Amino acid sequence: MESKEEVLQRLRNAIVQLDIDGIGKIAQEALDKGIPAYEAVMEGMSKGMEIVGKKFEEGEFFLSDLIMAGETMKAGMEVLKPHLKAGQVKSMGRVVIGTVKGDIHDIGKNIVSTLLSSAGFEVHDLGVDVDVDRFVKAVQEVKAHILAMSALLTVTMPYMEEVIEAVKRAGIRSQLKIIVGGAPLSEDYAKRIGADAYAEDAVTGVERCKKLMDEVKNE
Ligand code: B1M
Repeated sequence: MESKEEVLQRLRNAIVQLDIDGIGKIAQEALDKGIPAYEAVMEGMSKGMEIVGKKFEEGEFFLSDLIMAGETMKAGMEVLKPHLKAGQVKSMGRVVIGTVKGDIHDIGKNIVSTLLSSAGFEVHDLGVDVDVDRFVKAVQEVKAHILAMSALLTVTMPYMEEVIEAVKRAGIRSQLKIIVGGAPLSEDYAKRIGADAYAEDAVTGVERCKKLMDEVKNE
């Protein structure tokens, strides 16, 4: 019988081989085998994405391959996403989330968004390429407790600081917690731009948001 590791390896391969038609079936097989959806995402598909990124850097893959890899991951997520949700009812807090201006990477941000919803947060997802005005307006409109920003490019991560400055200018910084994440970021960078928290992955992101809500309640 096929081992758990072998199924995860097939998920990785499906991403690298851009198998958009086959990945859904493999994702379902992972679930049937009792592999938790989050593990299938992180240890299976996301690891495949890392390989895709390396192949792109080395010139073996082109932009069209990156696009296909993104679509393949989304096809796998269609099957896994419902199983990431725990369906809690109580609202843990309101979060506005988005990928910053100039950046259209949304796979990681969508995972964070899904896990936050399943942990009971009320999530307002603004999508990708979100500018300062949309972030500030949304935070004010929904009276968000947390602003969550994602960036995958070294050229777009400085935009997070612009958003934080705009939040200060709007006079709402003290009422708001800010968390940032995305592959090129670090704890140190988050501190430097004045964010309250950084998370390297989606699960840590949810933990940090829960901690930020504790701080909100104690203030
Ligand atoms: Co792009 N791309 N891409 N790309 N792409 C990267 C990021 C890159 C590292 C590839 C490489 O060269 N090795 C490189 C960036 C280099 C850099 O700046 N350092 C790159 C480049 C250069 C580009 C273009 C400029 C290419 C070009 O046009 N020449 C272009 C830019 C477009 C733009 O945004 N303006 C581009 C385009 C694309 C596609 C559109 C084709 C596609 C995205 C599809 C989509 O998102 N819908 C794409 C893809 C697929 C990738 C790679 C291969 C995979 C990204 C991904 O989805 N990973 C990527 C290589 C890599 O990352 N190794 C690459 C899986 C995902 C689950 O992980 O997004 O890291 P990740 O999210 C994680 C954590 O980071 C964290 O949690 C998530 C889950 O654990 N996290 C948070 C993320 N946000 C968070 C927020 C939080 C907390 C945690 O709190 C708020």
